[in-house]
Amino acid sequence: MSARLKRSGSVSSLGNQAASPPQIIEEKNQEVVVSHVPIVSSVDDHIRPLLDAVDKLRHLQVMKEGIQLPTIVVVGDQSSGKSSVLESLAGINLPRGQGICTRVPLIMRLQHHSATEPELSLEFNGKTVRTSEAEIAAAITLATDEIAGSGKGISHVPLTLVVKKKGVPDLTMVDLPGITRVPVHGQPENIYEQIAGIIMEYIKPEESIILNVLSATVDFTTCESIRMSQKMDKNGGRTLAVVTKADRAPEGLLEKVMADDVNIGLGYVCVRNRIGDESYKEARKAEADLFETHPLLSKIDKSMVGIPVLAQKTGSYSSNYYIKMLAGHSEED
Ligand SMILES: Nc1nc2c(ncn2[C@@H]2O[C@H](COP(=O)(O)OP(=O)(O)O)[C@@H](O)[C@H]2O)c(=O)[nH]1
Ligand SMILES: [Mg+2]
Repeated sequence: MSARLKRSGSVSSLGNQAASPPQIIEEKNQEVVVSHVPIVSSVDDHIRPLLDAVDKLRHLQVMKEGIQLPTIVVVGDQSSGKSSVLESLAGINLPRGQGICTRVPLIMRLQHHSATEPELSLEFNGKTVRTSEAEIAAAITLATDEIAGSGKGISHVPLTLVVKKKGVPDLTMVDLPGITRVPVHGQPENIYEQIAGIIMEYIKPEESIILNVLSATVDFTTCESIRMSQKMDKNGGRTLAVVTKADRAPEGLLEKVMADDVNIGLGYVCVRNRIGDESYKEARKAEADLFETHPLLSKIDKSMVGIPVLAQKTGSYSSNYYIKMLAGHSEED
């Protein structure tokens, strides 16, 4: 590991910052237009000046080679809520559902642009298809069928979604197929090995922040994704646990996250994602109410609950990464 990529203790300061709630600006034709999704508010507050500095450096060609932008990689068992977490963070609807739904790596590249209208496109199989926020889930499903066939098979060939939106951080987020042990009808015998191979490839780089998605409904010690991320990130220094479905299994959740039986370096954040046809705004409101009023869930420390806290933690991690990278650079030059 090169000196400039080495991580020090400062990352552990992530835990205790208060979160600012996302602001949801206007409603148009019943469709909620989210101008300030969590990852955006968090960036505005904390790392926008840094990102601007990085942008300038990039123009000066200082960062041409060897330095990757931070990447948030989401891993977890099938149906644990990976796609839901990413859509909560980025405010973009992704295909979600029971069973195998994400069948190819989805690389979501967020880029800030100054125009007010967002621009979305999908890149796969050597072509680029323009799309919109309203059509994105359907477009991803279509593209997945084209890459991996319309059955239940998976592929390591990625699908890239480029999101140019005012205020978003220059950040890459990767949604991966969920871990499954037993092939279902139409899946190859080696489905587990295929998925494990894809996951390892994406969590290996040092600049990957691993969001390990665990459903509150399961025993964390049985989660395959923990074993996998521990292989690549031994002391857990770039792994954050996201506990989904807090609404479905509130009993004992506080004890589970406090016990930390599975040694997660960057700690736990419990969330409640969008359910069914809820709008983004309704989902965040329901989440805030749940952790505020539920007799058991309200006992969990506020620094460990909610999508805004998760956005802030991942944002802080990215800014720490930038700071170290830039410091490393100036030492070398
Ligand atoms: N009640 C509840 N359901 C959730 C939550 N997060 C995800 N789900 C549901 O769990 C199912 C699987 O979610 P998905 O994001 O597709 O999981 P993935 O396979 O890990 O990508 C979907 O039906 C989601 O709506 C949550 O926090 N609460
Ligand atoms: Mg998924």
